Amino acid sequence: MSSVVSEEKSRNNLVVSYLTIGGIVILAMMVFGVLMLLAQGGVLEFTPAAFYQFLTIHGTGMVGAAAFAAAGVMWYFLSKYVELSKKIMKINLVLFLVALVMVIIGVFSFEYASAWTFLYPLPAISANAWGVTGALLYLFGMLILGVGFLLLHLDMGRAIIKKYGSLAKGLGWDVISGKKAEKDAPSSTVVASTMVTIVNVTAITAGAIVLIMNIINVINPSFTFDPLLAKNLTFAFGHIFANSIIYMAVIAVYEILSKYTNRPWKANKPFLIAWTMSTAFTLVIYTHHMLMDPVMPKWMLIMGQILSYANGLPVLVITAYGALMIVYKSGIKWDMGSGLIYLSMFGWVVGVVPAIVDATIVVNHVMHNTKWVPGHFHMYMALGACAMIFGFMYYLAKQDSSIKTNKIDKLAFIGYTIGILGISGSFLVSGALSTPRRWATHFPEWMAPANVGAVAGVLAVLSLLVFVIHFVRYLNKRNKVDYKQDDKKLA
Ligand code: HEM
Ligand SMILES: [Cu+2]
Repeated sequence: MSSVVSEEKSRNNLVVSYLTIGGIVILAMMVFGVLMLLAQGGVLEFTPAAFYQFLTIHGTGMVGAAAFAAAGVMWYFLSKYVELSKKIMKINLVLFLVALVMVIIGVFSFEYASAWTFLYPLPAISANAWGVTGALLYLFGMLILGVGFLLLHLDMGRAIIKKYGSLAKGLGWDVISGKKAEKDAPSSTVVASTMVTIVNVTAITAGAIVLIMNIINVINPSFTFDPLLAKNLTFAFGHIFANSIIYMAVIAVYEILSKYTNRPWKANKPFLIAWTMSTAFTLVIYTHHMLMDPVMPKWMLIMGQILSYANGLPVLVITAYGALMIVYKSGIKWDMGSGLIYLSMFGWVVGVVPAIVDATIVVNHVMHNTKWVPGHFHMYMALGACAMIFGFMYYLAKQDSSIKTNKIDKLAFIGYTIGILGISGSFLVSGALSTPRRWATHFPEWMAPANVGAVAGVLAVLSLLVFVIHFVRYLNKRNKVDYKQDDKKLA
């Protein structure tokens, strides 16, 4: 018996490391976000080069760290259904840290600043803003990060296939087609993990190809390749990988709400169909990043536009509806964990609205290079995906130790909500004023929203600091006290 317990403890140790690292990196990256806003608002003075380094580290670090933490959430729950390799989870952790260090050195010591999209041929042609070393550190760093995630997803795919027969069955296609009864459907966690495995293996493969081509081009500039192909591969990678964060983190919504309410989150037919639709859409709609490239085949752009409306919607609707139903008359006790999880549903729903507006070609022509875009994705990344991750952190702490939350945690909950709404709102206002995104300097008439955003940003940073401190306090506690089996305290 005790070996079962220690096995579980060592699995949880890994998950805890993922969330600690993820939480701290997200916190640090937020500080760079505030610095950027203060620079754009004219309060602080940085050279434009420094601004673009901050932009690069912020975008890369946020997407990387949020994906990393979300992978921890997914792994924690998925390993209750299938047998995952601890070794691969450890390898991904080490590769992530190596990648992080390489990217940090590339950006800050060698001034690499292509933004996280590293759009070809920018890594090689920087007008001497950075050199070969910086570009190689960054590109290899990203490649290493990708390899880690690829291994993790392949292991998940392997485990799902072993248990359920195929990835199609992991998505519940045999239930959709009526071959299997609804009651035997795979759990919501397995369905979501299967989806993420499919889309992220595709994304990382595309990313690896374009990273390697960029690396060769940086080393030997006479090797060139088609920029349009490069852009397609880059956004197939970037769009899908960034999107997958919320599909990993949403597992926390399913599992935690079902635990708190003592009701199962059933993967019924509509649920399975929604996830299959989002799997397909997520794979093809990166083409909304190509709406400004008229040389793209028209049908692809039209498809990108139409399906972008539909992209996240099936899963979002089915999840939001499910979240309302499971809580309805359940007598749920609200605490930090369930509160953040509920907040995340709000952030996701609200964040998708401006995204849908932007996915319209007519609007996109006007808005796509404005701060409207960070406006919508900060809402569903910070208030949606990240709130799921932080909710999970509170949940895990409560499950796994005797730690209590206090008033400061509650204040931080409110602070985080207001902070992120403020940041996103100020971005949206900037966008409506036609402020371009990714510009180090702003005209005076663009500055006020940036400064409002910076104040809101400070609030968000302080609030997240409280969340992280709570988690670290829990770490201390759990290391001192004997490990307790979970499942005790929530009911
Ligand atoms: C305190 C919280 C945050 C602040 C103050 C902040 C601030 C900023 C700013 C000023 C920009 C550049 C906007 C421009 O184009 O002019 C930016 C971009 C970005 N942020 Fe944040 N951010 C915060 C949180 C987050 C979070 C939680 C995530 C994701 C998990 C995130 C992901 C990104 C990404 C992907 C970009 C795009 C980078 C690029 O254009 O290359 N941010 N953020
Ligand atoms: Cu996209």
